[in-house]
Amino acid sequence: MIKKILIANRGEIAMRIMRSCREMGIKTVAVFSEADRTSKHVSFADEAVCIGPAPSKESYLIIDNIIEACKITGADAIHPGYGFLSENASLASKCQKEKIIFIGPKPYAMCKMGDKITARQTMIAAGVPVVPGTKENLTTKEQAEAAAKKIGFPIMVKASSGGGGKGMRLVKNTKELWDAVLAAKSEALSSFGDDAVYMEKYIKSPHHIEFQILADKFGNTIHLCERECSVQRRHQKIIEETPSPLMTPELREVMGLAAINAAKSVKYVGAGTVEFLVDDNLNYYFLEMNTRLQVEHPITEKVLGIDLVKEQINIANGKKLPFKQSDIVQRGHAIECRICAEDAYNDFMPSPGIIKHVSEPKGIGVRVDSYVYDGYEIPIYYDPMIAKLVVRAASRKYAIERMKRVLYEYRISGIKTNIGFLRKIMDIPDFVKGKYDTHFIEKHIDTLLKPPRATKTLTEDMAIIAAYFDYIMNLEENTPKTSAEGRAINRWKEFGKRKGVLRI
Ligand code: MV4
Repeated sequence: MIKKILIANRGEIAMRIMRSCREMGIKTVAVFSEADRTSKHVSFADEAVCIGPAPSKESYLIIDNIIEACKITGADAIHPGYGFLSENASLASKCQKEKIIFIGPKPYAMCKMGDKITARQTMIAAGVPVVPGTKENLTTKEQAEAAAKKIGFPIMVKASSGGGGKGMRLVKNTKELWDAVLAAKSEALSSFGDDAVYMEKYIKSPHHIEFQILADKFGNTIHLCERECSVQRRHQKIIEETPSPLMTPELREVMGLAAINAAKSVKYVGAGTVEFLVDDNLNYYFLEMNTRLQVEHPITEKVLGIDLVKEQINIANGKKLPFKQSDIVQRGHAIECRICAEDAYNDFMPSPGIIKHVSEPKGIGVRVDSYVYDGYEIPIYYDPMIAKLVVRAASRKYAIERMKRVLYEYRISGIKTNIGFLRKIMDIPDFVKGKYDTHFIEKHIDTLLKPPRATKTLTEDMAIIAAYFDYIMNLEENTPKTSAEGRAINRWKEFGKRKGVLRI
């Protein structure tokens, strides 16, 4: 039985994993880079080990340092979280050699799914629908042109080692084809050290829908329903929800079975996610499988009442799944917004710096997975996501209302965040109606980026006074957030009307 887990990650996900460990009576080990000494995941753990300098390539991505940290602390298992080494088959192999339990699938499944050409071949053999396209690496112009002619333009050229949009090219005709293949190859080689590319028919306005999978070591594999992840910007998810607005019980059943077959075809063990593209006619196609816990896993937890990290640990301990497919019933609707330290009005540039004050929303149906605190300096080296804001309510309509409430309740000062941007999304009629696909953000970007009010040029004195008033108003006691009727109110107007003592 696992007694001590080293979490090979940082930030909110490290803390998320430690919380489940603590409930299970398992000791936790944090690892941290020199830039993360003051990160909350470090003080939150039972023990912590520094594993190198600030850049991830010199710390969080060094397998030997992670293994060494296990040996120093006597950790018997590693949970990799998401990102970093989470889908690295070499870490999983190294763990096997060192008799450390890797909380995730076997290296075999990671390798099969990590290579997209192999994954496509495996899915075709398993009868899982894939996007019409090629089964092999493209090597000659003639081969590429013949394949494209058969598939029909427009087509997508994708890197076999890719994912997340890197090394991907949209091609409209034969004239552009070979240059696109060469460009994709060169990008793939420099990004992944592998220039294999394949071709798929272009799906015009797809939905990104993924299925959560759990599989134990006894061959029991179930799906935990879908997550709709079509609200993305440059392949970064912004909002996820479950159930998907376009899902039907019938489609869920067939896609869920396809996801289970995808997992079984690589002897998958643990928690995983099967991604699909779904077109307007509800045709679905396997895209890729993520062999890790995902950022957006809490929405699944919220509607099912299941702790996915606990299930991962139990599976790693050789326990049988405690539920069968028919036990999996979603209750209500959950939405997640990713809270990022970024400036939407400056091309979404990361906005690192010191958090002056943070006040997180609370109350019924709310979950905030976060790791920041007053005075914390967000490092420039890592992902700008500082929290995940998750709500659950009885219906989609109520979940949106709740998300609007918590987005107005959230206070972060000192840095720029995307909270204002997220609030605006909640008011876009297409979002409210659930009528959106992967082009949603680009379609509405002008509305979303319209400045909230006319920008005036500030003198330095004006800026100092404004900052001072902003500070006073952000103190909890001086900040009326809603009117008696529950409407959001103009704080400046309220402030001006106010008589009596202000607490400073
Ligand atoms: C596609 C596609 C249309 N047709 N493949 C983008 C990331 C990578 N994981 C797969 N992606 C896409 N593949 C075919 N054959 C459109 C996308 C795509 C996309 C997919 C999911 C979520 C957001 C997206 C945004 C743009 C393009």
